[in-house]
Amino acid sequence: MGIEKCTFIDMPIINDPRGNLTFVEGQRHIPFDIKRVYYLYDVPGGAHRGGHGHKQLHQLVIAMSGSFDIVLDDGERSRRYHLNRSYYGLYIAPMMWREMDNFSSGSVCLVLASEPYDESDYFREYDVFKAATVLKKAGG
Ligand code: T46
Repeated sequence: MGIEKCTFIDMPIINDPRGNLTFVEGQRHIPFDIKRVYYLYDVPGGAHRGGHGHKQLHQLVIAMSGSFDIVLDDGERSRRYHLNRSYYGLYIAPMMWREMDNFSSGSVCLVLASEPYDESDYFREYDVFKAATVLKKAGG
């Protein structure tokens, strides 16, 4: 799975003078069923989050409020994405190392995930992640 699998996904917007509404359905707007929702908030200025990879997890990351950056790395290439709207999200495929920074004051990061929390799905060391991507590429 290369970094090109990770793309911005636009969600529907129901415009309404009372306020706009956006919705997301698993397997319709995003390529997985949603089994977990979590969010980051009260992130102090200058904080970094992430710094790990996931073996099987698919995610959609949305800036519900404010803005932040995500740097994805597939073991060979890396790319920085800026999120600043609640009507699109960044789809993150499995086997991507991610770092998050540049959080604006009051930002809220919502994550829709394909699996419940499972620490054994994490790569916490970049070297281990990198070795796994090489193995996967070789068909291991
Ligand atoms: C990612 C970014 C965007 C739980 O107990 N349950 C959960 O569902 C999650 C996500 C975390 N935790 C615990 C595990 C750790 O002790 O909360 C602590 C911090 O978790 P983590 O290191 O995963 O936090 P972040 O903010 O660095 O990363 C999280 C996601 O794990 C990750 O997949 O992409 O948000």
